[in-house]
This record gives sequence, C-alpha cells and structure tokens, in this order.
Amino acid sequence: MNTNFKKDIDLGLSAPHKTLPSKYFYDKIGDALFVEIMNMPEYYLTEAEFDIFKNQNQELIKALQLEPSTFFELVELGAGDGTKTKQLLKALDDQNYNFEYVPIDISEHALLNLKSSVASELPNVKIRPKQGDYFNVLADLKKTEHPIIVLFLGSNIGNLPDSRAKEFIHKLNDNLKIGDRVLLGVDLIKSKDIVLPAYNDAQGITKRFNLNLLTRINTELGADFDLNSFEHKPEYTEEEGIARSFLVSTKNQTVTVRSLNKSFHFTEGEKIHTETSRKYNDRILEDILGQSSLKICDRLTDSKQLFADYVLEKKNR
Ligand code: AVJ
Repeated sequence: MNTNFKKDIDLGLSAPHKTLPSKYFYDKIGDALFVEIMNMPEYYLTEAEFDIFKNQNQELIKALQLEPSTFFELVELGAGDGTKTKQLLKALDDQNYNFEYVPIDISEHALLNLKSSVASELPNVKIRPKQGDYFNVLADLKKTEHPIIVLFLGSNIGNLPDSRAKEFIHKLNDNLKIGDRVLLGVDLIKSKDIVLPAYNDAQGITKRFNLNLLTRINTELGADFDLNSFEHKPEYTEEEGIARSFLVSTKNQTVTVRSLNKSFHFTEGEKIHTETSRKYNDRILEDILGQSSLKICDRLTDSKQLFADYVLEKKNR
C-alpha cells in the first residue's frame, strides 16, 4: 500500500501536468470529511439519490425486474455506510424477496459498521461483506450461478476518466452472465451554478478534503508541503460535463519529499489535478457502454432531475 502510494505520488508530481490520484483522499481524516461533504447543503448528489431509493423503491424493484421467488445476489461496489441501499433492502425484505446482500468496500471499518447496522435494523437480510478494491473483486462475480444485481451508486463511476470507465464497464460485462443487471447511479449534466458550489462549499469542507491529500503526503512520505501556499480550485463547464478539482500553488516554491529523496518545483499558478467528477447523460453513457453487451433498459431520476439511476442488463450480444 505504502509503496504504491509512494510510487503514484512520485509519478504524479513528476508529470509535466502535475496530478495526484483521488483514491488517496480516503484515509481516516478523508473518510470523515467525505461524510461531512455528503451532509452539506451544496452537495446535492447524496440527497438526490436517496430520494430515488426512499420514494421510488417500488419502481426501482420493478425496473430491476426482480422476482420474489428467484434467489439473487445483490452485490454493491463501494458500499460505504449503505444508507441508500438499506431503503431498498427494507422494501425487498418487507415483500419477502429471496436474496443475499454482498457489500464490497475498500474499508474494513465501513464494512463492519454496515454489517452490524444491517443485523440490527434488518435482521432477516442475509449479508456477506467482502473487503477489496472494486476493480479487483469483479472476477469473484463469476463464482456464482445465481442471478446477480450489481449496485454501483453515488456517481462513483464519475471519478474515472472516460477511458478508464470504458475499461471498467468492459471488465464488469465480462464477469456477468446474460440477464444479470446493474444499477448505475450517476450525476446528470447540469449548469455550473449548481455543480461548482457542490465542489466549492461555503464552509470550506471540500477545500480541507482536497488539501488533506497534501497532509497525507507530509505525514506518510515526510514531505514539507505548506498548506497555506496552495488553493483549492474546482472547474466545470456544462458543455464538457466534467468537474475537475485542482490545488493551485500561490507562489514559486519547492517542496521536498524525504522518503523519495526528491524535490518538486511549483511555479506561481501551477496546478495539481486531484480529482475528476464526470457528469452523465444518455448519450455519454451509451458511449461508455460502447460495444459491450450491457444495454440501458430503464432509468429513474429524483424529483428535481439532478441524478439518475440507470438499469443496465447484459444481453445476448
Ligand atoms: C464520491 C466520487 C462521487 O466526485 O462527487 C465529493 C467525491 N469529491 N466532493 C464526487 C467528491 C469532492 C464524489 N464521489
């Protein structure tokens, strides 16, 4: 882990356009800041998808074409605290659907919490948590003969640049059977007046979230980033539909990373790209699905039309 971290930081800071992988946001502090982000008024995504799961769970069950008598596995990639999913689990449980819930997450801690909250709130629901990186656990999907429903919510796919999203979809497709389905939650393309504040909140929580990446490099790799000399700056245009977050150096400066035995120079105004958050519409999703056998068969949106949960099905061809 630490060797990958070290290697990725070195690569990113040595590139002509400096960049750092957003997956490294999520240490203990980053996890807590992300919980704060999900609760901020500007971050509309969480509430919008929750609205779908809470107020349209019957429609969701119908769109997923679930049958009460056929056992299926409900596999969630990046389950987190499962707040949205528990709304669906409850509806399925109330109607005696026959299934097992398989939440997958990088964080062992998140899975333990989820397991105990499901056990106490929904004691009849079978749960089998699995720890791992969701790119790597996809191969495990092949191990079952039962129908599979994959949940990939929260616009987590948005963190992947389009080329990586296509790779992910193809790998997912390769590991599913004909008839298996995917519920893919994505943030919809909308005006910058709504998107930008979600990544630049008034309380400065997202700024702390972004800067925490530098704190991590300072603590884990013995670097001397001065957090006061970098500004948080998100960018977004509705034409492109991609929000990007940057850390901008406010002066000419040199940062030393002790465990790499290296220094990195930053000019005034130079940017480090730290995150991509892609927004979607039907056309972009069709492009990402490309020639794979995963086809869009339904789509639910929240009451404000901010967010969509797409139902994809693996077809014959
Ligand atoms: C968890 C990837 C969906 O990109 O909107 C929130 C992460 N970053 N605020 C997103 C995030 C800054 C979030 N995702």
